[in-house]
Amino acid sequence: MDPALPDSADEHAGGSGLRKIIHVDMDAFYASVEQRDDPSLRGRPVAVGGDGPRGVLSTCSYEARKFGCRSAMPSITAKRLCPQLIFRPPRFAVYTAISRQIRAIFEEYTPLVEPLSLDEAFLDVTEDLKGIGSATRIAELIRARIKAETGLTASAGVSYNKFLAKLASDQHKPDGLCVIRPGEGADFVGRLPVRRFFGIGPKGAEKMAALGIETGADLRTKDIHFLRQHFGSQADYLYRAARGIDLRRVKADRARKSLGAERTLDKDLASGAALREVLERIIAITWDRIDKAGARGRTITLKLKFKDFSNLTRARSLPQALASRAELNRIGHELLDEVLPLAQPVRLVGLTLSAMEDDDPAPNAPATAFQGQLPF
Ligand code: TTP
Ligand code: MG
Repeated sequence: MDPALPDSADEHAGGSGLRKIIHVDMDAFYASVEQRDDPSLRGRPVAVGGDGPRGVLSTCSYEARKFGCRSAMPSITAKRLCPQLIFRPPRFAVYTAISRQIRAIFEEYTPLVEPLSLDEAFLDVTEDLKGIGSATRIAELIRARIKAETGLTASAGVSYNKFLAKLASDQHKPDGLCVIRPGEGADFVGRLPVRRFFGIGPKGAEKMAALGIETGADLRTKDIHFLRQHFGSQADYLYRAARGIDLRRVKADRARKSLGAERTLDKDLASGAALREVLERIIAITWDRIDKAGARGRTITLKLKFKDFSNLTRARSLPQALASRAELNRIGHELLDEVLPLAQPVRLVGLTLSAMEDDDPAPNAPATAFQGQLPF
């Protein structure tokens, strides 16, 4: 192992500290949605994009790919390759709605979901929250749920890091599953052409070919100094990639905008004393949630809904994140005092914390012990 690259000294191909990562990617996403919603398109070469002289394919069905059609290809070229290609304009609202559906499915299995685009995401399933038994089984369940709920197919890759999981999801597309187990990553990568690596475009692949690097195995023969000399800032990434190593963690998309609690009262209340009592309970619940989530926000908002269903809010912003229950208690009561006395009785009281700091409380430390954890 090269001493110049200390954090890759942890050989990820075995031993302890492995995570279980799934990469899910919908098959020919936009085109599959068009085929789903118009049965006359099924089994036929379909492109999504404009068919005018300046049109470009967003994507195309697997039937069209047999002719060589691809995403980002000029429509003119695609038509030349496949004269019977059927063009459809994109329907982004439909794609976005399906994206939300699949995201909801992912989140049933783990809170650690990192969406990359409308149709793909990384999931960290190291903790087997539903007691399913293996990461592969979770991936199969997710694929089946997507099929049942959207009528569309997804492919999935299962492995012990993001780099490998993404390569794996591409391996048996469409409607495929591929698992790269601990110990298999370096060999898997070794057999791949380097152009399949994320971040290596046609130009990069050409440059590598000129240096005699066609496959991951070729890349692995080059030391870090050689890679730095020829690929600059990409060198560390390439060095690790060639060994199936990737230390990046799954970054959950949990940028929660606000957090709090509200309660509809059993009977409408108007007196300051009665409302203070209700507020005490809501402060307790809100602080409990803030504390459990480790949330750090600067704005506290009190919300009252009146008998006639009109709302009133009062907010206070702090120079720094709210730090204690005592502070929440004080500010909550000050906000209530500001609106007393009330013109009409209250039916709901709520308190929220917002203006969250965008911090990342859960670094992707390797799992403490591999044994006893979810198998692949
Ligand atoms: P991809 O997942 O890259 O492609 P895909 O789902 O169409 O096909 P597959 O994954 O089976 O290889 O992209 C998802 C969607 O994003 C795709 O359906 C259309 C859109 N897209 C573009 O608009 N332009 C592009 O250049 C690419 C690559 C995708
Ligand atoms: Mg896709």
